[in-house]
Amino acid sequence: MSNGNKSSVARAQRLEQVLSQATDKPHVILLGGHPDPDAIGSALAHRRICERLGVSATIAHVLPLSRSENRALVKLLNVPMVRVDKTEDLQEFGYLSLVDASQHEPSIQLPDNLELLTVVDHHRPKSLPRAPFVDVRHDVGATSTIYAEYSEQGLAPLGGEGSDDTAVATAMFFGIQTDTDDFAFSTPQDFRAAAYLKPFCDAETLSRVGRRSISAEAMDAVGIALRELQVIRDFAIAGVGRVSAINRDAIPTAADFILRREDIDTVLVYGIVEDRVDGSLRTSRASVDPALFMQNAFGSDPDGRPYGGGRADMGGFQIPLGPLSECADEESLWKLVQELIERRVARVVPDLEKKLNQEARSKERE
Ligand SMILES: [Mn+2]
Repeated sequence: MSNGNKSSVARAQRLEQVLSQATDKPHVILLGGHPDPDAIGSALAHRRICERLGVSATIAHVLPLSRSENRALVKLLNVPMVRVDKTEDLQEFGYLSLVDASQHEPSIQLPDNLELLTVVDHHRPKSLPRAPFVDVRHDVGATSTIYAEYSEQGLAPLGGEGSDDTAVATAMFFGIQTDTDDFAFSTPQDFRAAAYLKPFCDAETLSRVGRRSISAEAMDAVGIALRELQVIRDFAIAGVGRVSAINRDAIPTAADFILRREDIDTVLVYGIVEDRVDGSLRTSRASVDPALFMQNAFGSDPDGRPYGGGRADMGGFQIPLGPLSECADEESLWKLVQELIERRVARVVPDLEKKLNQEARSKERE
């Protein structure tokens, strides 16, 4: 073992020990949310380590793959994943591993006998999970970085004789790439991991998925957002109407695109997805705190849970429409939603309020 500091070698050895002592029951790697490249790459890496230790592990997810680039990644690399939606689907498994998350996906109830065995994540957890193996570090940009480090430290190293590690290396590399905003936020560890993985990657696949294909519906939504865009100084807001659940990412995709306009530094795009209003905020201005923006504009539900949240440069919100979602008149419903969202956002963007009031006055005069 070369180059590694003591603690990372020790972590790899500890993971090996924990996994190889749990061979009596099948393992499941349960992905949270809509699986992203980092989660997929980490899951493949985890599964590969299990395989080497004679442990059978299945990658499962509850929510569908939602971005077309992620669907392309899974298809091109032939990633073995099963979709689960109820407790019984997990009944056959004895051990649970979480990658890229410290809490299990909340939309599924876990069987009582499923034991949490390992947690590897790079997000700041609300509380540190309790499991035989926990490696949560927020000083790296991706969970795939941590798994690459285990491999480099000798736990199932890539490129062994007769092994084809192209799929796992390519997914992990793309995971680091996407989680660090194309390496803009990479730490030295992320670069080191990427350098370790790169020789095993399929450059053709990386280049294809890196083009970030956009679904037709998402591109239509971008078109609507551009047409409907209201610009108030350096803030912009646009509603895109109804978006199908599978293309929910049309909303953040449109927001990302509009933020590239040079005279705008904060943008909010929203639409109706299933029975809720769904929105994405993007900002490049340091003084805008997306979480605070969401809180001030949309507040909390009757149980005190905020409708939206965010991190440094992005945020999102979801407001259930309740019985309104049954409204058959799509046009009236959309008008209502627009009015609601604009009025709420005007609490945070006073100039929008002025604009809305001016519009209302000129309508009265008509
Ligand atoms: Mn991640």
